[in-house]
Amino acid sequence: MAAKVLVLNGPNLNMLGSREPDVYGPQTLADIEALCHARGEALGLGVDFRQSNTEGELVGWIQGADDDDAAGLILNAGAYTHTSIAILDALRAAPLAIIEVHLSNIFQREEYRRHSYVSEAANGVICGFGGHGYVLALEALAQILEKKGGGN
Ligand code: CA2
Repeated sequence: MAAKVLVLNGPNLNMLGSREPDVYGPQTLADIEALCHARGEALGLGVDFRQSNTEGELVGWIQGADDDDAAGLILNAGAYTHTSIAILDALRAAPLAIIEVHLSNIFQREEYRRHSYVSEAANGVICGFGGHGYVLALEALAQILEKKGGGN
């Protein structure tokens, strides 16, 4: 059975493609989801792709990832990256390989975007590559899960 990867997206990422293409790229979230399904299939990973504007819903999905049989998590927590100890606590308790993704290079931006609570719980961080960052994250997870022996 293919290992399953949960791809979670935080607030406002549903608006991708409509504004700020210079910062976040031209792709919509649906475009990125399609990329993830295609690359996931090639890597033998099942992809469950979700977005929420609500912190509690993201926490609930992270808590439920194990019961959902996910072996890995790709997380773009949007602005909650820089504010949410609740998401960090949920990530710390999750028995998952975790890759943090950002479309933009958060280290080239405002000071308040340069700190991430998510990073502390992540195996690795990918930022600044637009939607392609999600593909890179899937490739990284595939390698981590292969080393672990396939995950769940
Ligand atoms: O670069 C990223 O992926 C971010 O996680 C995106 C978040 C931002 O708060 C983080 O600092 C970095 C925001 C996503 C908002 O996306 C929009 C897209 C189009 C129009 C408005 C917002």
